[in-house]
Amino acid sequence: MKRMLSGIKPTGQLTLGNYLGALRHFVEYQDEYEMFVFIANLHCVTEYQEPAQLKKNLKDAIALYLACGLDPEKSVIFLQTDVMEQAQLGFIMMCNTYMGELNRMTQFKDKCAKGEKNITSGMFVYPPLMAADILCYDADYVPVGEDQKQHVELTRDLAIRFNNKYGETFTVPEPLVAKVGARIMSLQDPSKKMSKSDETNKGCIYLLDDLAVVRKKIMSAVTDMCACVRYDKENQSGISNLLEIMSCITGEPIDSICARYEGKGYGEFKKEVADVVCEEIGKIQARYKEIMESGIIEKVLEDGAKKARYVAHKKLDKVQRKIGIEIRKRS
Ligand code: AQP
Repeated sequence: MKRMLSGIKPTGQLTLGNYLGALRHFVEYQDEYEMFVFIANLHCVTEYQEPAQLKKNLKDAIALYLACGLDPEKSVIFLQTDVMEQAQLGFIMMCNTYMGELNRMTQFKDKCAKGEKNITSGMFVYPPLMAADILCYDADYVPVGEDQKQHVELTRDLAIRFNNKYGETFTVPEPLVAKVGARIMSLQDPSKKMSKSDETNKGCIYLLDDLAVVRKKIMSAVTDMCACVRYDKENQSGISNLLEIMSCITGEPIDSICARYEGKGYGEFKKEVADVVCEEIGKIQARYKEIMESGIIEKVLEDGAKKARYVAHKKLDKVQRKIGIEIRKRS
C-alpha cells in the first residue's frame, strides 16, 4: 500500500480553505493509502503565538481532524513534537539545503517584500523541517493546497540530493493538488488566499464560526457588476470562488451550477452557497462537540505517536549511519 502524509499548522482556528483544500482529501484518501496525518505544532512557533491560545487551537485542530472524518483506526494521527526524530532529521536536512533555495521560498520572499520586521530564523529554515516531516515516513504522496506545492518540490530536491550523495535512502514524494478547491480565496479580497491570519476575519470562514456568522460572511462576499453567475476567475473572481466552494461541497459540476442560475441574481446564488456551507460545517461542529466531550483526544495522540515514532526512528537511524554520525550499535 502506498503511503501518504500531510499536516496542518494551527496558527489559528482551521478554515474552510483548510477543509476543502486539505482535510477532506485526507479523509477520502485514508481508505486507499497508509495515511499519516500530523499537527505541525513546531511550524506554528516560527512566529509568536500566545501560548494559551495556541494550546486551544492545537486541541481544536485534532478534534476537527476527527470531526471531519479522519479515523484513528485507519490513519496515524499525531502531534509533530511527539516524534522528536522529525526535528532531528530537520537539522540534518537544513545541512543539506542551500541558503539560495530558502531565499526563493514564496512565504519568506513575501514577508521580506512586505518589509516585515523581526522575521525569525525559524521562519527561514522551516522548509527543510517540513521536508524532514515528509521524508521521515517515506511518504509517496503529499496532498496539499496549491500554496504548499513549492515546499513539496523542495522536499523532492532534497531527497534526490541526499540519495545521490549517500545512496538510496528516501522515497521521493509527489505533491497531490486537487483540481477544484486547491486555492479557496478570501471572501473579501478574492485575489488573496483564504487564510487563518485574515486581518479582518470577514474574508475567512472558520470551521468553528457560529453558523449565523458563516451565513453573514457569505452573503457579504465581494462580487462584481457583471450580474451573471459565471466561472471566470479573471473578471469574476468572487463569484468563481463561491462556485468552487459550492462545487467542492456538493460535487455538482461548476457548469451545471452556472446553468441553474442563468438569469438569476447573486442574492439567490449566495443564499444557496450559504445553505450548503452551513449544512456541511454544521455537521462538522456537531461531531466536534461530541469529540471534545468524549475525552478521546489524548488516547488518539498517544497511539498515533507510538506508531509514528516507530517508523521515524528507523529512518533517522538509517540516515545517521549513512552520514557517519552514528557509531553505536542499536537494537
Ligand atoms: N485557502 C486555502 N485553499 C486551499 N487549501 C488551503 N490550505 C490552507 N489554506 C487553503 C491547505 O491546508 C493545508 C494546511 O495548511 P496550513 O494551515 O498548515 O498552512 P497555510 O497554507 O499557511 O494556512 P494559512 O491559513 O494561510 O495560515 P497562515 O494564515 O498562518 O499563513 C495545506 O495543504 C494548505 O495548502
